[in-house]
Amino acid sequence: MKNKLLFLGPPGAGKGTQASLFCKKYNVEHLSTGDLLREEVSTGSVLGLKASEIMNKGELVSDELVLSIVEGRLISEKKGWLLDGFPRNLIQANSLIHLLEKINQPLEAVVLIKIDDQFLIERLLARGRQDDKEQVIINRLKIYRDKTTPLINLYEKQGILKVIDGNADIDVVFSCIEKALS
Ligand code: B4P
Repeated sequence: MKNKLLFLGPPGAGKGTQASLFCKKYNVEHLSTGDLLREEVSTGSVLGLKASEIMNKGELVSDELVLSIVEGRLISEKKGWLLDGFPRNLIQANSLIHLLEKINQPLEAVVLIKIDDQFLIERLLARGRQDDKEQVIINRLKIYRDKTTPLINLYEKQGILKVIDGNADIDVVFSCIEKALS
């Protein structure tokens, strides 16, 4: 099973859900920038407070902050890893290329989870996290389209993109991911 991975997709596609299942089953380190940022917020640090304001508007937190969080974790990682929610724009994608070269651990596959807008708005409203409010979700989707979708092309050109249909039940989506990464 491949174990140097990146999961891409719009907010609500099921990245976090699928990444958790995969990492548990295959003993891979789950690096979710969303979760790591929420951890920082919960400490009440100055950085956390700043991040919280941005996240509650559905905007992207500064590249420097996200990069420093990911770099520390990847460098100390010995087993496989799965990046969930990172990179989210071309600057972060280029930084990741340099970082992976430095640690000599090439990315093996990128899983893109595709889903219809109608389902993801329903899912996120049902979850009800602090940033799961309709206007904020619409903003997160816009940012995904503007800033994150250019990465799809990048990974397609590298020949490592696996496209998965996320419009199905969680276990069905998971089986498709396992098949694509085996
Ligand atoms: P994230 O935490 O990454 O959140 P997300 O993209 O909204 O998706 P998430 O992974 O949580 O949801 P999932 O689809 O699994 O980002 C939050 C914020 O953090 C960003 O807006 C940004 O501000 C900041 N941030 C994070 N990374 C950053 C970066 N690199 N740079 C800058 N800023 C960054 O699941 C959603 C719901 O759907 C769940 O309730 C789940 O139970 C349900 N679900 C999943 N799969 C399902 C299925 N198949 N059927 C039915 N329901 C399903």
